[in-house]
Amino acid sequence: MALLFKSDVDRAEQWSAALKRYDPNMEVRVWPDAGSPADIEYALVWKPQQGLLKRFPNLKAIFSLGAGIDHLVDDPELPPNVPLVRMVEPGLTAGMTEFVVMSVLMHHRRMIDYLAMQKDKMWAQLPVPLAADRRIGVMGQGVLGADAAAALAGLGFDVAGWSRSPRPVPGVTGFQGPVFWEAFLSRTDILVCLLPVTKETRGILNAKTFGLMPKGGVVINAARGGLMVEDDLLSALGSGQLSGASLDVFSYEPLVPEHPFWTHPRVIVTPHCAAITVPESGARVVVDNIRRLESGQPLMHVVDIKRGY
Ligand code: NDP
Ligand code: OXD
Repeated sequence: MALLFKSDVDRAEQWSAALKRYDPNMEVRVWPDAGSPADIEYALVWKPQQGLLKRFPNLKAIFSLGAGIDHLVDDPELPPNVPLVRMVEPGLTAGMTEFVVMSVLMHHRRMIDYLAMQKDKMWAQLPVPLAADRRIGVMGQGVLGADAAAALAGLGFDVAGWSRSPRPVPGVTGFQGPVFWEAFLSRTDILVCLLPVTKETRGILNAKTFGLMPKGGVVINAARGGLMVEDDLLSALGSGQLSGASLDVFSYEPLVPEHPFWTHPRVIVTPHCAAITVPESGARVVVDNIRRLESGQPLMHVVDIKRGY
């Protein structure tokens, strides 16, 4: 059995070593050294070029190296009958929760203001509400959204989550579907987006959404750039409807040097690093899942391609 590894980030050695630690018999072939296409039964990939995966006639499953699978379903030649599995692993989840907690605290504790004041050597204490009086809204209550929401609730914030179906998270008020969208936004001071980008969610962070939030709100997008209408965010920041944003993902990556986000005084930019799959814990999940399939059990974390996540 051979597994094809393909990533645009050079972590092939770490991944091969981690996969072999859990399955010493696994043969890992790193693209472009795939050998005979007929040997490849599994693919573990991040942003493979369009049409690559259809070259392997005996593929049994495609594993995404990330939680998101938009980089795969955008391929019109993706083999239609091969299960697509997204990455769910504890290292990735912990990384995202750290990022979200850090970002919320940066805005809650007014760090953008303090960093600007430091430049001017200005000494002043700014008022900050109690966490219990700061309302956080987390869009997406899946693996990542639920964990981040629970951690924020643990810090004492007033947290709500928004999802399609009921996803009870202790300490978090649940809102479901379009019917409760406005109610969710109207009680949200800091909006955290952890939705997948799909036909339904593309562009959901737009002028109308920002306008439904209380004035002076904050947006944190750690999911996908395609969820946000970037010009609408700039306008909302310009008008004061929003007072800040933390952006880890962009409609075009890497963010071009002339993009206004880089120098905007109310925007914190990070280079799509909110959460990165950890080879050690990720490899274990992939090997366990292959063992499940080989022993006739159903695969875990299979994507519903029609639904888009
Ligand atoms: P999950 O599939 O576990 O969760 C997705 C959540 O979004 C679910 O709660 C789902 O609702 C909800 N959702 C989907 N569509 C809608 C909709 N139309 N209306 C309301 N809710 C909706 O995904 P993960 O939590 O694992 O990951 C989320 C995203 O985070 C990934 O798709 C990826 O794009 C991004 N990501 C970004 C990273 C980064 O470094 N910046 C790193 C890792 C992931 P329901 O529960 O009802 O199904
Ligand atoms: C992911 C990502 O989807 O890193 O895991 O963006």
